[in-house]
Amino acid sequence: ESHTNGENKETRYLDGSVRLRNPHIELMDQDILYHLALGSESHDLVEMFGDVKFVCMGGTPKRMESFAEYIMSEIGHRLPTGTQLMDISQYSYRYSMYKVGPVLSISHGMGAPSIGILLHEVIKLMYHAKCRDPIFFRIGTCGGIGLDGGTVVISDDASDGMMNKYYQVPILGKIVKRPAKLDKKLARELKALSTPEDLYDTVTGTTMCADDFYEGQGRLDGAFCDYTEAEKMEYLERLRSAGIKNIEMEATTFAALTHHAGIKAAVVCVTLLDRLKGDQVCTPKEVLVEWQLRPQILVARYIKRYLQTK
Ligand code: R2B
Ligand code: URA
Repeated sequence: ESHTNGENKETRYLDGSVRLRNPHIELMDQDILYHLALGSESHDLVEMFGDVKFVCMGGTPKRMESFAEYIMSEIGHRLPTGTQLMDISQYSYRYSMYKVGPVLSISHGMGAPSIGILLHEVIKLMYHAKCRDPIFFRIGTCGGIGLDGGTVVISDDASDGMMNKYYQVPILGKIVKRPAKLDKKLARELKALSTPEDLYDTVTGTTMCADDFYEGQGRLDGAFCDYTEAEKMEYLERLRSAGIKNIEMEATTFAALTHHAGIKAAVVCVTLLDRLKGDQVCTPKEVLVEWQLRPQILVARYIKRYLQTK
C-alpha cells in the first residue's frame, strides 16, 4: 500500500521563513540537531545562522571546506579578525559545516539516507534560525550518459532507478512517495550563467538517482554482477532515450525533501566519466579535482549575482 503526499502549499511564512510541516517541534523544550552537533537551546541559532541565504551541499568534507574558502574569496567575505574558518559540526563526527557570511557549505556523505538525515536537520536549522527564503544547492559528482568527463549537468528533474520521479521512503510500514521536484526556473538561471568561455559543456537534463554505485548504476565492476554487458548497455540506452543525462546518488531525496519544505533547490554535478564508455573512474586525481571545481564555479556565479543585485 502506498500514498502520495499532496503538493506543498503554505510551506513558508509570509516573510519567507521556513515553516515546519511537523506540529511536534514547537511543543518540544529543545530540539537537538544531533548530527550537526547543534541544539535550539544550547546554541543561539538565530544569532549564528539567521543571515543564511544559501545552503550548499556536496559529498565530502574536504570539498565543502575548499568550497567555503573559494566562495569566501569570490564574494569578498572577511572573517572577523582573529578568527578562522572552522567546521561548526566538527564534534558530530558525521558531517562538516562551514559558514561564510550568507553561505553554508555542508558535506552530506553518500546516498539517500545520509543526505536525508542531513536535510531533516538543516531544514529544522533554517526554521529555528528564522532564515528567509533560503536556496539550497547540491554541488556534486556523477557519471554521465553520452557526455565527456568534465561536463557540468544541471538537473531539471530527478528520477530513481525505476524512472519514477519521486523519492520513496517507508514510513510506519507504508511506502510514502514524495515528488522529486526541482526549481526549473533556478535550473534555467544557472544554465544562463554558463558561458562559451568555459572550456567545458554545461547541459541541463534529468538526473537518475541510484541507491548504489555498482549494480544500482549498471556497473560491471562491482563485487557482484548478474547481467551481461549487452544488458547493461540496453539499460543505459533506455535511460538516455528518457532524457537522463547523468547518474548519482542523492538527487531524488534532495529534490523531494526541499520541495516538501517549500525550499528552492538545484542540483549541479560534474561527470567523472561517460558511462557509455566504461565503469571505472580512471581519470587522474589532479584532473578530477579541477573538474570538481566546475559546479562550484557555476553556483558561485549565481550567489555573486544574487548578492550584487540586492
Ligand atoms: C556521487 O558520487 C558519490 C559516489 O561516488 C555519490 O555520493 C554521488 O552521488
Ligand atoms: N558518482 C556516482 O554516483 N556515479 C558515478 O559514476 C560517478 C560519481
